Order: sequence, then structure tokens, then C-alpha cells
Amino acid sequence: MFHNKLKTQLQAESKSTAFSVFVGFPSTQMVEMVAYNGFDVVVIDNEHGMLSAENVEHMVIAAENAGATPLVRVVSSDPAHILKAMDRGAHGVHVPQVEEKEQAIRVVEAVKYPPFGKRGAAFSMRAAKYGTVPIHEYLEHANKQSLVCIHIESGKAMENLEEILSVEGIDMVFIGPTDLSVSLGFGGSIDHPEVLKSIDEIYQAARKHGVKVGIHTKSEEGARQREEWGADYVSLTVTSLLNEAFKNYISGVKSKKIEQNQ
Ligand code: 3PY
Ligand code: MG
Repeated sequence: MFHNKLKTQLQAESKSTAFSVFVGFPSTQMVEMVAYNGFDVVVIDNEHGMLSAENVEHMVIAAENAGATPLVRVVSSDPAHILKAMDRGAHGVHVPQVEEKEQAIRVVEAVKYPPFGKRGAAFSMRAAKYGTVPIHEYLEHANKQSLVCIHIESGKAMENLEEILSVEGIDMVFIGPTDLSVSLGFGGSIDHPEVLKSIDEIYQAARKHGVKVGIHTKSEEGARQREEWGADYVSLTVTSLLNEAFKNYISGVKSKKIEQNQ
């Protein structure tokens, strides 16, 4: 049964920030490259990505084999979406757009089996090794190892922040600066002072409630700043990394050519 390395890292005394990449393309190869390059976590992005259930399962397997923790960003907080991801063997879920306490409770219940939650049980699927492991052990293990990460990324969520973070069973709050900035009326300006103020508010509230803090960034510089700021977990999207690499490569090659021709 799976061991959730991210959960261990987050709970360790010697604090070290975990780093993840969101992958929304159906590519086990991309997942392996992310993991082999040293990222702790691969987020298999089923909210904005274009992935089938089969893609998700294959990408979870690829991440595990390559030594990274596979989390799935689900389509929504609907328990049916969460169940699908967990049954594929995801070590946890990123749940977008959590805005109310009751919704957060439903998320935790969807990830955890009774007595802590209401996750539907079937042992014939990948998470339970297709029924080859003792059922009681599996249930206990899955409840301990699974990770619940909820996104706070809207004005409404900010209004209910304290209530949401008081829900038992939330391991990590994840700040989605893009959605947050759009929802607050600053359309994508993730460094707008009002957006930064809300981000700091989320950080303080999470610390108060003993919840870990994750945040999305767009660059290496942004990731470094957020690590210094105290984030437990820092992510970025694979396209941000690739665009930067492509742009640097082609502009570097072209400017060399111009220099040589002068
Ligand atoms: C956001 O910035 O809104 C996110 O969800 C990051 O992926
Ligand atoms: Mg978002």
C-alpha cells in the first residue's frame, strides 16, 4: 500500500518546502521527467487539464514509480470526482474552489472512509491493490496516508476563511493566486496589493488552525520568494517551465546568430 511521502515531509520536524508541478497533458513521460528532475510531487491536473480516468491512473502509476507523490486536482469538490481520483490510487487530492465550511466537510468525508468520512468502499480497484490486501488494514492505511488539500481562491472563500480552516481533516490549504485575483476583481494581477493582502491573511489563518500552506507560482524567482515567505509547498504549472525554457533557448540561439553576423 502506498506511503505518502509528501505527508511525511509536511509533518517532519526539519521543515523543508515541497515542490510540485501541475501536469494537465495526458503524458506519463512528462510525469516521469518532472519526478526524475527532483520535484517532490506531481499534480495530475484534472480541473483544467484534458485527462481521462485512464490517463489519470497511468500518470499516478508513473509518478509513484519515479518516486514522486501523485496528487490529483479534481474537477470539483463533488464527492464523485474525489472518489474517482482516490480509487485510481492518488495519494491525495487538490480540491479547487472550496468556499464554505459545509463544502470543506464534504471534501474530507469524500477522501476518508468511515468512521471519519463517507468514502464509498470497493476493494477491486487500484488503490486497494485490487483486493489483494487485508481489507481492515487497507481502510486504516488509506485514512492515515491520504492527503486533503483544499483551494482557497475566491472572495467568497475569503469571507468564510476561518470557518473553512476549522474543519478537521484538512492537511493543507492551497492558495490559487490566479483565481483569487480574478475573483477579487484584479483579473490575473497576482501581485496586486489587495491580492497579496488576502494571501497573507490565508497564511495567518492557516497557521492559527495548524493547517499547512501551499501556493502556486509562475517562476523560479516567485517560488524562491514563497519559500522564504514560509510556504510548506510551492507549485507551478508545467507550461510555465516549458515556456521559459523554450523562450530562453530560441532567443539565446537567435541572438548569438545576430552577433556572429555583425
Ligand atoms: C490558481 O492560481 O487559481 C490555481 O488554481 C493554480 O493552479
Ligand atoms: Mg485556481
